[in-house]
Amino acid sequence: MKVCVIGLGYIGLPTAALLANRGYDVHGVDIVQDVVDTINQGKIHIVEPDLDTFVHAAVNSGKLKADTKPTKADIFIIAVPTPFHKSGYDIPTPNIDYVISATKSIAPYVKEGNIVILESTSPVGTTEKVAEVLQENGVNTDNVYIAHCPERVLPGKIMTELVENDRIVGGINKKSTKKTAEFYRSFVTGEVLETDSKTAELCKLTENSFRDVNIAFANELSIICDKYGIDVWELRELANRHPRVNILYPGVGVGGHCIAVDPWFIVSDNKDEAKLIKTARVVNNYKTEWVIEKIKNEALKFEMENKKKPKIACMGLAFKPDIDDLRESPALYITRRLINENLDILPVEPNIEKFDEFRIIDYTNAIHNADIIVFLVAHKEFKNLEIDKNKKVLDFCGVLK
Ligand code: SAJ
Repeated sequence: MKVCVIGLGYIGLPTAALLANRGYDVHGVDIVQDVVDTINQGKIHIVEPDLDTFVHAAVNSGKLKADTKPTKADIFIIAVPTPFHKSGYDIPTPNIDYVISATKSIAPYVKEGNIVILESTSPVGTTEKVAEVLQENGVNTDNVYIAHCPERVLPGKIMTELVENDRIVGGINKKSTKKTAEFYRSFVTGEVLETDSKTAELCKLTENSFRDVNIAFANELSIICDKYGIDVWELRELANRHPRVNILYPGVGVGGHCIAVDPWFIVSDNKDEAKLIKTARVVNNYKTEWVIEKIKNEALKFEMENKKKPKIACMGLAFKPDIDDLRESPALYITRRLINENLDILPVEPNIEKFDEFRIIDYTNAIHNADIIVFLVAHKEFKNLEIDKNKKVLDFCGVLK
């Protein structure tokens, strides 16, 4: 069986490499020539544990080839980004342009009996739109199986979660659901659950919105606790000892390309109904601003007391612990903002060696030289650090607890 995967990013490339290692003939497509060249050399352009081994083996065996153009296949998987339009309005709206152009690009190759799968996280109705675009581009879709199977993998654990997670498959009709589910059952050890395309689309958006709302609850609590002088980490632990309470971790805001984006796909289409989901986005974004204000106030206090500007160590730049991914990272945003305000910042990120924008400082040096130490990301390196008692420490991610 031949599979054509459109989009060789964080989801498409691991999926292509996994399928190739499972014996499928995989034709991977990306519009960026550099990405195609890198993969054809058996190398990778993104950081993800074990992905290099999978890609190397897949390319060496001849089962994975990358190209800038699609080709004939039995199964087409669309795994392209679905960002939102940064329109400057109150509510960002989803941008499915990449899905539409990927669909147009495969249309000349899609034939009767083929399966077309949309894996990109998408607003409700997108899978039906894919079918429409195929029809508009000359495909008779009567006997083409079209379905949504949202990706659900956690960056940092993609290669295991691709296989082990349960999957939701929703077709535009029953035969599409059945046929697509059969394909996933050939390489997924988790359960493959069948539904319709709209439910599958909203299910993915719901999962990430659920997490966003729960993180917002934790973030709001952390601000309330700060006002009372209560330790939010102790409070969280005590409250979580109730059998039906499970509060997530407060932090410096929500980063990455998923949880901070997907809730808007629900809100933009349900402006009057999605009040809580929208508020969660606002609360999580506000938490980042609140952190910046806290740091600036502490710097001002230091300057007034010591008649000199403090050196401030910003501990962690990645969007979450123990990864090197800076995409939509609130920690990086905070560090940039502080640098732009002419504060004396020592940026630390143990998972990154070099960064174009500024020099990254080794964490032991930073702790030694800083007057104020700000923990932004709970990287494992920061746990159990010995810190001089005279230094001011702001721990926004609970890494010292
Ligand atoms: N965060 C907190 N407190 C927490 C948990 C997370 O502040 O208690 C922050 C993190 O620091 C990070 C952000 O939230 O900035 C998102 O991190 P994450 O680990 O919750 O999720 P992602 O974005 O890496 O991956 C999510 C996953 N979705 C869910 O867990 C419901 C993943 O399964 C999805 O496949 C992925 O989004 C996606 O691609 O949609």
